[in-house]
Amino acid sequence: MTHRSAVPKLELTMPVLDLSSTHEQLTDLFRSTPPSSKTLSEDQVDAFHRNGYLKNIPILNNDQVEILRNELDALSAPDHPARELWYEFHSNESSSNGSVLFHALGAWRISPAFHDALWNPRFTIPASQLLGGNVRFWHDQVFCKPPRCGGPVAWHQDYSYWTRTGPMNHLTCWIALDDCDRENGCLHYIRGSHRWSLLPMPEIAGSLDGIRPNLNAEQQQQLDHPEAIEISAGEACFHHPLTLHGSDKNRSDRPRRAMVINVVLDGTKSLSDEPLLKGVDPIPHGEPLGGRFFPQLTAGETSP
Ligand SMILES: O=C(O)CCC(=O)C(=O)O
Repeated sequence: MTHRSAVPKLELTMPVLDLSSTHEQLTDLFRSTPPSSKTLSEDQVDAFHRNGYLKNIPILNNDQVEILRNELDALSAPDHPARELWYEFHSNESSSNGSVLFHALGAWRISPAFHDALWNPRFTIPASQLLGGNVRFWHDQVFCKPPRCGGPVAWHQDYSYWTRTGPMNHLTCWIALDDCDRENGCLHYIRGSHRWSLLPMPEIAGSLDGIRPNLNAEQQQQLDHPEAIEISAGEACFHHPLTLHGSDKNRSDRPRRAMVINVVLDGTKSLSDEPLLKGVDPIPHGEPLGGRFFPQLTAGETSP
């Protein structure tokens, strides 16, 4: 009988790459067919300022959607090797019984496709038109509602979560990774609500209607007449930071996945001495957002 000494187990660990140190596209995914320098018409820009949102803007082609969906699948695994790079990761943030809402911030640091999507000219050019200047990255998000049990996102104004930055020159781009309709929990907007004052911050994945007691009678009436944003995979909507929006459960047999890019007009400042996002070096109160985690996404003069 031969005697074998115990063989030490070899643990193979790949270094985790943090893509936030690269402020340009890493792949050719979004380089083809660059659009002209202005992609929105004057009428579209006017409609955004009048209504507080703009819908059905083509941003991604089918191949780009497919690649983002595949990367999202891999990223959403709770044991993904780069999980510590997420600013926030909730495999189920929903507080509704039996519902599931996957919500996470920071995919751009982990996935080349989510990273490069920030520099997609089909996003940056309209964003710059709507903000009226150079676009600076704030953070990204993914919101996924699985078939049949996807949970709601409560009515809210984005800026109620962002008062640690200002002045309020923020813009959200919500990009559909699936065809979205009322059945699978599409986004809804309240037209003109960007002219309301700032409301309290509700629990984002709580009851859809949680904000209602904070609204006056007229606002409550408007809440009963939202616009459902039915949208195809690859299309986006843009909204103002005070536009009230939310989405209901996914009652369909289809998933409802979305990526969100949140940006600010260059020159927007930190209003806190605390880190603006988990694990990020603080930007002193009064200093403009910038540096490794808040890159400028459009070329041009940086405002002072
Ligand atoms: O995806 C959703 O249903 C909600 C998204 C959202 O609230 C946001 O982009 O601010």
